[in-house]
This record gives sequence, C-alpha cells and structure tokens, in this order.
Amino acid sequence: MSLTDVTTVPVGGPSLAQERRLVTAIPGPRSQELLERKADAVPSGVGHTVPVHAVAAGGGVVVDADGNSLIDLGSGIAVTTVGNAHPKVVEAVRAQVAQFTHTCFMISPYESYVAVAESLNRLTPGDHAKKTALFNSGAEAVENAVKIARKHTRRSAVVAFDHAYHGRTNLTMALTAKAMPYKSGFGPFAADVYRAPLSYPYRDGLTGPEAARRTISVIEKQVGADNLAAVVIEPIQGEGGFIVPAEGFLEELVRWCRENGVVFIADEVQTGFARTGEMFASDVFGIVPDLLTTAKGIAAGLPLAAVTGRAEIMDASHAGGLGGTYGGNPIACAAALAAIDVFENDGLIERAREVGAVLTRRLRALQVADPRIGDVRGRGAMIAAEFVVPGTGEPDAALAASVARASIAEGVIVLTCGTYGNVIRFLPPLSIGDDLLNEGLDVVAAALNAAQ
Ligand code: PLZ
Repeated sequence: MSLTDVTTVPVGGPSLAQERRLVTAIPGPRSQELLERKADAVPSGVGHTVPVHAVAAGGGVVVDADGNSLIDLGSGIAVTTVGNAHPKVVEAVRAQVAQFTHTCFMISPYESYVAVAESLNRLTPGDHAKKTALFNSGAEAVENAVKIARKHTRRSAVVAFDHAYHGRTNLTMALTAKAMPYKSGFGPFAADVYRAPLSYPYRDGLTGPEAARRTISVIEKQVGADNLAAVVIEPIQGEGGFIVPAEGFLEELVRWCRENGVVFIADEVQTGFARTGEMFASDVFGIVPDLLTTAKGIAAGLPLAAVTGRAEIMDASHAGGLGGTYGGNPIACAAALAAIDVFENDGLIERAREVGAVLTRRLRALQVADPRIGDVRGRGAMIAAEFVVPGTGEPDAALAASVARASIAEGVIVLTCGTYGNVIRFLPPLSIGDDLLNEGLDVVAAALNAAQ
C-alpha cells in the first residue's frame, strides 16, 4: 500500500485540529518506512531535518503519515508565511489549474504574470519606476539579478558577504559563504565574486558606520569600484544566522553604491513578504535597493521568484535575454496574487509583529536564566537564539543541534542555522495561534533545560 493511500488523511489548511499530538514516537512506523524508501530512491545529498512524512498542514501544524501533529515553527524555511493550504490560495490555484496550466510567458503572455509584476513594483521600497521579471527559485532570481546588473553596468565583479546564503547553483554557490554543506567538492565556482565583511554586532562589536567603513575599504582595495557591477546582500541574513546588521551599515553601503554606480541588490528571498514585520526587510532600515530578489513567501509554497528593480536597470537587457520555460508559471502566479491579497488585506504585517513580540519575550526570558543563550535577535516573525559556551562566547553547535533534535522528537519543528551551526531560528507561519506558539516555545525551553 502506498503511504499516502490512507483513508484517514485529514484535509489541510486552517481547519486542521490546531494541536500538538504525538501518537507514535518520531518517526512513527509509516514515516520510518518512507525514510527507508527515500534512502533507496533519493541521493543522500538531499537531506531532511524532520524525520516524518507530511500528509497535511495548515494553521500552525504539520500532520505526518502516522497521525502525529507537529507544531510548525519553520514554515518550510519561510515559505508558508500566509499558512499552509490557505483557502484563498487553494481556491485561486484550483481555478487556474482548470483554466490553463502553461503557455510559456515568452510564447503567449497572460495577465496574472503582469499583475504579479505590477504588485511587486508597487509593494517594494521606493517610488521610482520599477519593472519585475519572474523566475522559479530564489537562486535563479539572484543569478538573474547579477546578470541584469552586469548588463547595465558593463562591469563584471560582484561582492557578497561573510555568512551569506544565496543558493546552490554555480554562481549562487560562489556567492554563498559556507563551505559545508553548500560548496565542498562542488567547484570550480563562478569567477569575479569577492567576499566582504558583514556587520555582526554580537560578534564584531562595531557600530554600523564603523562596520560599513571596514567593508567599503575592503571593496575599494581588493575589487575597485570601477570593476564592481553589484553588491548582493541579505538585509537580515537567513541561513547565516538571522544576523541583523547594526544601524547605519546598510544605509552607508547603499550610499556608497549609489555614489560609485554600483547596483545594490537586496536578496529578500527569506526576509520578504511580511516576515520581518514590514513587507520587506529593506523597509526595516529605510533603504531603497536598486534590485530586490524575492521567492519563498511570495506564492505560499508554489515555486515562484522575482527580480524587481529600477526600470532603467531592468531594461538594460536585450529582448530575449531574460526568461525561462516556467518562469512566472500561471498556477504559481495565481497563488502569488492570492497570497499578496492576504499579505495586504488580512493584517499579516501586524501579525508578524505580534508573533515577534511573543518570540522575543519568551527567548529573552530564557536568556536571562541561561547564559548558554548568547544572543536573541531578529525582526518580526524572524527571531533566533545563538547558543554559546558561557564565558568564552564560543559557538556551541552541539547544544543547538541537541535542543533542535529534542524539540522535534517532542513534536515541534525548529530549524538551526548560522555559519557555526549554533543558532536556532524561529519563523512560524503567521497563521499560527498564540497558544500553539507558546506551547512550541515551552517544548524548546524544556529541551534546553534538559540539555547538558
Ligand atoms: N537567497 C536569502 O534564504 C534559500 C535554502 C535551504 P531557493 N534559503 C533556504 C537549503 O539548504 O537549500 C535562499 C535564501 C536567500 C536565496 C535562497 C535560494 O532560494 O529557492 O532555495 O533557490
């Protein structure tokens, strides 16, 4: 029998029972069977964090094949921000799939792609003329942003930052900072990519302007402004550890880019769409990027990504220079339009702030009682705790891993991140209720207390 061939599979979405419910150990027997099939059929390079087989999700829970209901504090890495199987998204996708599934926008265009572009041009920071091109994944969007910046500036060098994550394709691996697991053995990497220091207030102790001066000096000495097409930066780093730069750092960098004709690309793949308590993390700092990449939260789980930016930069490419078979697929666009409706009209920015207030209050209370939490940081519903050895501040990856593992075993999905692997990040769907969120945090707190 197929694992999904069970009559008891619940319908997903917000009507799912909003509870943590463990009816087997994690993983249960059905999930275990699936994991064995996965090991036989799927390469081990494609890992997984939570050893269960999902069959339904919605609100703040993921239900597995054994009937366990897990609290979701990860949103499939910041994707299901509006909630899994949100009714508006389900309805829009259903209607579009029955209408047409694909024509290829480069062959015969359709309105929903244009409408998504119009929405992004309107919602992203800055009131200058903008244009948007659609793609399939965050990595593809970042690749295209670099392509567009190079064409516009007729320069080739690109600067990325310490702790950066931009994807797993060849160019985005080059932009990504961390060797394991993202780069080791997968080179050679794309040329003309340079790395500059970031502002990491907890570890470098620098003010924003000091950190910016250091960064700009490295860029001027090692790359030279005249050779530089673009600077690519996550305004708040995702995989790198939810690092929030000190005030003034991004502002100063934008100013320097503008003075030197360098395209400032904000990678908002993880931070975009209400996650940070603003529509975009750039809004948190009041910066206006030249180009901005989005993906993840944009379409509630359907594969869609975008590059949005200044019309004159976006228009630098010749006709036919940008695109792809599936970029801006009509089903993904229908999902995005529904999700954008939810972001704008269902109070999600406000909700992200409320979720962030709960996360911050609870984690700071834990930090006061436990010196192994060195830092609590983030914005909105994007909050992390960094685990350290008390006294020395050395990263404690083993502790983060053990707290995450124990939380998952108790039915709470949490994700780790950080260059040193010592950060637990919280990025729940905004459809989670406060009770479930607090219960999830109770479980994490108990896991931390129990950890040696
Ligand atoms: N830029 C800022 O966060 C994706 C990837 C997890 P794709 N982050 C999660 C993993 O182990 O693969 C990401 C991101 C930022 C780009 C990307 C890449 O987006 O849609 O995964 O290609």
